[in-house]
Amino acid sequence: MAIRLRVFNSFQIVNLLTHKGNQKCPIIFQQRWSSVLNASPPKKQFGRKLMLGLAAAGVGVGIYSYLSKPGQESKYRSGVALTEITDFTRNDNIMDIKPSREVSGPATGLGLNLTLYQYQTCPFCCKVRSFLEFYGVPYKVIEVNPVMRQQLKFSKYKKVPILIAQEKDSSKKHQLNDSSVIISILGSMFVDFSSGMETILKYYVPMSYTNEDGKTVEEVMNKYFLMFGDNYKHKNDDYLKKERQWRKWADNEFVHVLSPNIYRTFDEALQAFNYFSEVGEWEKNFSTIERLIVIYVGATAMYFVGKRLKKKHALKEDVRQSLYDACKKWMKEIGSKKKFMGGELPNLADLAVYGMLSSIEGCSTFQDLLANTNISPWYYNVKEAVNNHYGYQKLKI
Ligand SMILES: N[C@@H](CCC(=O)N[C@@H](CS)C(=O)NCC(=O)O)C(=O)O
Repeated sequence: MAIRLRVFNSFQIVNLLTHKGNQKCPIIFQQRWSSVLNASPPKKQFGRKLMLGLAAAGVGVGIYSYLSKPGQESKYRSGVALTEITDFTRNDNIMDIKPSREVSGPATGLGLNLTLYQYQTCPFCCKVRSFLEFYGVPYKVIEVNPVMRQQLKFSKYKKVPILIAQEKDSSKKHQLNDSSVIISILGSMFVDFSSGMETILKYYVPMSYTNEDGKTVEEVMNKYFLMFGDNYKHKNDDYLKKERQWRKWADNEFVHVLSPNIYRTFDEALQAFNYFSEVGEWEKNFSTIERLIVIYVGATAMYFVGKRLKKKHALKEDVRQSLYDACKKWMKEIGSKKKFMGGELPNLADLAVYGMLSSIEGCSTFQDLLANTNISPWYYNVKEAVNNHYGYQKLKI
């Protein structure tokens, strides 16, 4: 009997190798934080064995991923965008999980209670965080353990990001799946506050279809469209069309050049893991031997996974050229006259590309990219707009 292992994606392997049970979760890219998940912590010895086991599994999985054919994932892992309306009061599986951290913002007047289930390093999660922070919307973060994924027990959809949203004066919690679905639903609310979330959700219905691999997948077909209600202006048609096109480009093309680049050579993979170790405070969280195993095994596994992804997404021989090309294409679209694609302020396409790129900000690839393309001024302008919640002024609360 053939035994099939699950194919982990690159961000999962990084998370997998760096997650120490339910205890302190060293984060991988930018931020420092301590995970304080409510679930009872595993015993120390078990945690150690688990780490070493995972490290070994990482190589196995990496090699398996390299050798296996793409497109073998199950229904809920194949790019499905599924919007469920979940009434938590009737969901017996939901666990009372203490957030890993809380992010504040000026848009408290929205009265939205948001909880983001995420991996800190996932580019789709970085994209949602950039969107929320640009608008200054406060939210809580629950870091998902990529191995056990016990935090997602309540959900049929097993990818991150998932956003649980609750409106003021409502006992109902809505589960929004898929980064672009999340952004379009909240984005629609921000242009027309008269419709509540429940009304807007009715426009984002998942549809089942058979994709080119013959698999049944579910997707919200209009996930790049905002619902403008009475605020729709026909003169915006071309602008909105472009914004949608580039949001789609970020999800379907841009994201695929990132991993093969940060793991392009073994040295680069090692640099990336050393950087993760530094920002994730692995020295505090792991013994020296564990930390070294995670760094070296992780870098090796990801080096091979990167090669597989290069082939899968038909990147250039030197994947760096594909990254430069993608960024040049994006900068060409913005042109020399505009600060952002959105004009004076970033739009959803700016936030999507920025958010994804921010996931590799500490890697040597990112410095190389700044040195070899003209993306730097745009990138840091968006960063300033996100960190200072410039979108808040657009919300007429
Ligand atoms: N289309 C989804 C993609 C999300 C996605 O692929 N997330 C990855 C992490 S980077 C994940 O959760 N994978 C888990 C799995 O496949 O089991 C989105 O935009 O949110």
